[in-house]
Amino acid sequence: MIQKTAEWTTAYIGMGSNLNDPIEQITQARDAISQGESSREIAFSSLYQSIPMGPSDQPDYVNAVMAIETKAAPLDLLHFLQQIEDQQGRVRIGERWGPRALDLDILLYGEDIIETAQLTVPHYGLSERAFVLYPLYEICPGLEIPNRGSLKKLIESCPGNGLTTIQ
Ligand code: ROI
Repeated sequence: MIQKTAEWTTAYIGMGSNLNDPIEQITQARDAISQGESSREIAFSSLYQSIPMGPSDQPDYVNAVMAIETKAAPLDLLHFLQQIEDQQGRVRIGERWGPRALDLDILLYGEDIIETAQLTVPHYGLSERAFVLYPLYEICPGLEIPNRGSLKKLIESCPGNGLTTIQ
C-alpha cells in the first residue's frame, strides 16, 4: 500500500508578551513550537518593542513573527499553540486587551481563508497592527495576504507607531 504523506503547509505565527520576562517568553515559545513533531521553523523575525494596543496602563510588548512548516491541520495547530500559552502561564480571564504573558496567533495558514467560531485566518487584526505587519515583512516581504492584497501595500498604509527592533 502506498502511504500518503501529509503535506507541509507554511504558516505564520504572531507572538506577543508584556508580562513575566517577555523576551524569555517569546524565546521559550519559539523553542516549544520548533520542538513540536508536526512543525518546523523556517524563519524568525527580530524581536520588536511596541506600545500597547488597547489600555495604555500596561507595559510595552515584545512582538515577533515566526514562519513554520506544519503538518497540523489549522485547529490542531491552534490547540498546540494554546497548550504552549497555558504551559507558560497565560491566564485567560481578565480585562479585554489587558496585559498577557504570551499570545500566539495564527496569522496565516497557507493561502487558507478560515472563518469559524474558533479561528479566523488571516488573523482579523493583521491589517491594522504594525507589530504584526513589520515583523512579517521582515521575514517575507513578497507575501500576498488572502483577501487583503500585498503585504507591502498594507505596510504602506500602517504607520510604525513607535515600533523598534530590540534584537
Ligand atoms: N499590543 C501590542 N503592542 N502587542 C501585542 O502583541 C498586543 N496583543 C494584544 C493587544 C492587547 C490587543 N495589544 C497588543 O492582544
